[in-house]
Amino acid sequence: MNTDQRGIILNLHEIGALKFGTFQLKSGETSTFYIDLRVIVSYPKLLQQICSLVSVTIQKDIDEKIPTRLCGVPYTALPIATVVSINTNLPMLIRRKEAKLYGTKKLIDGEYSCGDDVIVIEDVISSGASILETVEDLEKSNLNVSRVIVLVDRQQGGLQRLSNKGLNITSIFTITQIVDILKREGKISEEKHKNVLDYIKNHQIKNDDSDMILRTKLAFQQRAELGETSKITQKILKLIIEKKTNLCVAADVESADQLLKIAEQVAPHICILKTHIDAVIGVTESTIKHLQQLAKQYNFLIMEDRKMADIGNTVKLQYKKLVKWADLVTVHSVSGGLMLKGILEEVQQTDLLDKRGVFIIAELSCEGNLISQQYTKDTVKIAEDYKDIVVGLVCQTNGVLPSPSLLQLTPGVNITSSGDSLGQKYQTPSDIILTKGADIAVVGRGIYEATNPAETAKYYKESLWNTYLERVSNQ
Ligand code: 5BU
Repeated sequence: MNTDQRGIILNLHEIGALKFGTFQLKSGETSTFYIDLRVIVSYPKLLQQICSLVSVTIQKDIDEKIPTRLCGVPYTALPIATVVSINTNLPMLIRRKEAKLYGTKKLIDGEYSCGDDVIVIEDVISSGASILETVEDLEKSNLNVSRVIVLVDRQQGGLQRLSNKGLNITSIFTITQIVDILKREGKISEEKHKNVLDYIKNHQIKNDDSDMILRTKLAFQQRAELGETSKITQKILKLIIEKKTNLCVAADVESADQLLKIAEQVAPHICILKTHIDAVIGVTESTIKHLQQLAKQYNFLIMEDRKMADIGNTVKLQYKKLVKWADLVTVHSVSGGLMLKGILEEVQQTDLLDKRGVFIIAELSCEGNLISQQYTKDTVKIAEDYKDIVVGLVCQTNGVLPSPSLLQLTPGVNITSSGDSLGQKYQTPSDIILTKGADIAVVGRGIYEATNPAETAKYYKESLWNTYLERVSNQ
């Protein structure tokens, strides 16, 4: 490492872009170091020095006329890519984080031609997921990623993973080089240096793509045993296995009496009872207590399908007042992940972590809904980031949810109807489990409007369970 590089590391430490101590990451995990290169935009000289390093690194490619474009991964790397573009005279492209829903629907802004070679620039790599998203969007736009340059590698296996996927990827600094220099220069203690190295060692990401393929192939038992499956998700999986049911009944009846009656009728056959308690007339505290007693007696969980969607603070307040009694709740992802942090805080404050969970709506079953593919994709990312509290997604398409440690819950099941006059679309149990990849299926009117709800629930339970067994034994 030359003196310029050493100087950059010391400067980054000086301006607080490299921090050591205890940090809560957005995933909920605690890290012993934190790299935040966003601040460098306020230090033009340092920004210029960093960009010169990147420019030098890609000079050979430029001399050989390989790349014709540069693209920064949004957002932190954008100013870096901009300065490198000016330094090297390589034209820049910008990848939109959200594809425009109107107008041209372009993923990539800037001018380019089909087959152009692009160098991608990123500030920090941990799992490599953000880089992959950018690479995918560039490839969808018929561009070729010739090289990826990362400023700092957190050395958790992300760089290796992308390299295994065939990407030509290198980093300018590794976190080990950084802490070695900072320790040598007396900027961090031996202990902090050791903590960083220990952290890297113990937080390696899996280096294969097993997560991407296994969810529908793995048995519930195997999924419950995965290290990354949260306690609350394990609890649901265990219950499903014990009762041999992946049926969730939507008890959308009008009165509290009807609700308790249907709950009693279906109780032996369900893993989850789903309520819209705000739509039921006459619900009191005693109705809720009665439901909770049934849940305990018959071993099922209660999910209040409230579809919360406000800013974090409001959701936290609403959750506390209206929903906390239920084991599970549904939320929309429209206001972003911090809303989940609100729920998580509320749950942690009352020692209910491991007993409360959230399903996020990633897709809707009704005709004409406004959810786009990008919205669904971003929702999956939020679910992955908040695995402590998120147990899964409510979605309609197989492949949306790769992770075997999360559950796919899918509504819109009915064997006697194909839909209703208000846009609902129905599938059969076999479609839902095999084609749509559901782990848990939601049946509402198909059961509570049947002449014999208990018998009908038993029928759906067996049909869904047998299809699930077929799914996992066919692999
Ligand atoms: P149904 O009677 O089987 O149509 O009831 C389906 C239930 O699932 C009902 O409570 C809806 O609010 C819920 N639902 C849905 O139907 N479609 C969706 O995409 C989502 C929830 Br999200």
